[in-house]
Amino acid sequence: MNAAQLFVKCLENEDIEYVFGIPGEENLDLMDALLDSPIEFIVTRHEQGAAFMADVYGRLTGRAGVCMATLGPGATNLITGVADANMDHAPVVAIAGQAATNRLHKESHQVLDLGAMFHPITKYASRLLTPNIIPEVVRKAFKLAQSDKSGAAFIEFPENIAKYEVDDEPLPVKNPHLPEPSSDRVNCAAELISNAKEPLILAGNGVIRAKAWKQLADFAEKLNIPVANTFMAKGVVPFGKNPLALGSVGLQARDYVTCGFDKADVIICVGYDLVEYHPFLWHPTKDRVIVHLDTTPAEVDAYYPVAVGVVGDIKHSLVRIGELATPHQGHLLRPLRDALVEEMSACSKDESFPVKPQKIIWDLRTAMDMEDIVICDVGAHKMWMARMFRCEYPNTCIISNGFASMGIAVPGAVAAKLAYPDRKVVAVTGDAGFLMNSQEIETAMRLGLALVILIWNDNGYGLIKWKQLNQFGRSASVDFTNPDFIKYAESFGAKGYRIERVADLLPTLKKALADNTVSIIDCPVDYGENLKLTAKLGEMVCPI
Ligand SMILES: Cc1ncc(C[n+]2csc(CCOP(=O)(O)OP(=O)(O)O)c2C)c(N)n1
Ligand SMILES: [Mg+2]
Repeated sequence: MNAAQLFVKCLENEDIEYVFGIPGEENLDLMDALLDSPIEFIVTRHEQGAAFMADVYGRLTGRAGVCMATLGPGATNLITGVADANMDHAPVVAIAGQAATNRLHKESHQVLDLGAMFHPITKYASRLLTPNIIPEVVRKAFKLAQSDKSGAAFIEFPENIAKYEVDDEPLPVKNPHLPEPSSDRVNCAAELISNAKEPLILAGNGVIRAKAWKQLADFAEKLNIPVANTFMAKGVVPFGKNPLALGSVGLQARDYVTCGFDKADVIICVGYDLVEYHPFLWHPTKDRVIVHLDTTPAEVDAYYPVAVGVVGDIKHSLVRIGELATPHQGHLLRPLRDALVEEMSACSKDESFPVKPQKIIWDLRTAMDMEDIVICDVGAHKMWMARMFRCEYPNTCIISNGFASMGIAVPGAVAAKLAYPDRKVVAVTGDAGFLMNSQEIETAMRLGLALVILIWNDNGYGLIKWKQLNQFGRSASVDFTNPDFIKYAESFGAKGYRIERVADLLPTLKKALADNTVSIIDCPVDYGENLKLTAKLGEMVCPI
């Protein structure tokens, strides 16, 4: 067995189904070894696409997504997707080929110090300088990538090392169990919560990573405490079914839910990653009691002064505090939810064209089943989706809100369909983000995957225009023209639909969801609504 074959054995030992990537001259042995493995290599059309696929696969399954590239330019192309995974706490292991060890010390064709490049965007970056360490390095990469707070790991594999003869075995897979929280912290948190006048829960993506949504809902219901969630925690409490759900927080402007933060005296943050939404924005006064429930101690932030930190298994913390704390008698925040619900349905019958964001979301929600999955790109459309797309289950609306990179939606949808072949998958994307990774339509077509890509077409960088108009009253360098998306779709052998009247949208979505192929819907959007929303929320008088 050579070292490349041992490496593949180690991947099999980690139960890997897919490796996303592009072959190159410096990973030939790995590619050859993969031919004899049940692991499927998914050839992509850009390494960034491969990294985003691994990112979304990792987020959806909780098991590391794996991406692979060659040295130099292949590896640098992985960087955005790997950084996205790391900042969003998605488990990913990235692998890159490298030149032989006899030319790493000098100027040499395509050689970069990849360890140094990946170090700041991973939890662990290691170079295989000798074949005997392969079992340790692979195990450590997966262990770190998958344990909370999960993230990315990087392995660099020099081509001459891949050829060495070895006689080794993968290490047994043992992932760490989180400790139970200590009882004095639990008691202290329960007391603060019992004595609160107006407590509020802020649930983050850590609840989903810990698969603790049931315990969260039980905790909230038993104690009668309303729940706001971050963008990445959408669906953590079922919005439609649970009247305690206040919706998503994260729009930079004030929103109904921020009135709840103003009123709350005790804020219980559960699995909340500060990277998603700066505490400054929801806690500018720095004077509320913060109870921190997480797998790791709290980040230091002047606006996040923790009164008690309960560190350990989140499920356990929720159950134990829930048992000890005294339930509250109703809460004042219901009108915040009612105001949002009213806004969600206000445009359900809107007939204007281009289509209003609220109406696109209404029709999309109507066309999709609750278990189906949306992968959202980054832009104005993401803000609308985060705020208004109702989710009943976690991981049914994937939003990148840590690194928040454009270009995730199309490759992310490919990964989602591979992970959940029985569910419908929709990529919701702006016209700019779409063209950043639209080459992966070819990957989807080649794999025979059925996906819907819904493009919100405003011929521009809508989110940036929104911010410019707000701040300066004029815009700069945000307008562009688009190719004919229908012909573009057809050139891949995919289907293309153009929305020309608002009444076409719902039937087209239904038709596209039933198509057994990739379908692209070009939907003109009326971003005049962006400024109206900012103005409305700016003038908002709190409904409580
Ligand atoms: C890779 C990357 N480049 C730039 C940005 C900054 N950025 C955020 S949103 C945005 C505009 C997105 O335009 P589009 O995809 O058309 O979506 P829209 O805002 O129009 O809905 C830009 C440039 C980013 N987040 N990621
Ligand atoms: Mg746009």
